Amino acid sequence: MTADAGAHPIVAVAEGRDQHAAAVLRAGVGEAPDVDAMPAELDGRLLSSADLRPTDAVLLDRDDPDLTIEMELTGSELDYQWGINGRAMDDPDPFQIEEGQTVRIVFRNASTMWHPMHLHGHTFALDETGARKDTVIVRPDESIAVTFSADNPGQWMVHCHNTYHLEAGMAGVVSYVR
Ligand SMILES: [Cu+2]
Repeated sequence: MTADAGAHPIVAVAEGRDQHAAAVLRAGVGEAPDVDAMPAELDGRLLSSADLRPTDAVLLDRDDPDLTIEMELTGSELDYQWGINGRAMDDPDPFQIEEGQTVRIVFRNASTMWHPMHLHGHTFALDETGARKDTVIVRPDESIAVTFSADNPGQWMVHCHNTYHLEAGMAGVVSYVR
């Protein structure tokens, strides 16, 4: 970016709670903005993934997957042990897939916290709209199904993108076995 001369607010708004962090980018002289200054852009309508549609080039047929993997997001903020299907990241048993399969993952959040679930090595289509993403927020008590094409052989992590949940166990491995 190129900053115009002046002092500009930089604001990060927390999702799901009424808090924000702010800093000032100073490029030459100018009055510092108010500590509560909010850039006008943050007043707009929030884009949600329900608004997104895939282009034809990335449209994925998700009617008839070869394999469905259930991933229950488990754990609690009380003992701070997080996992997928009750297993932590160091569990040696991966989720097995094969090259060429169309694979559906159903994330079901059985906890009381938000989990932005991320799969490495692929983008997936949200089953609801077909929009392609590599991370999807799964709210408490919510189930979200996503589908991807197994076209990138390897050992790929699937994990919560809140690093403090990842480090406390909410991660697994999607493993190509063929
Ligand atoms: Cu999480």
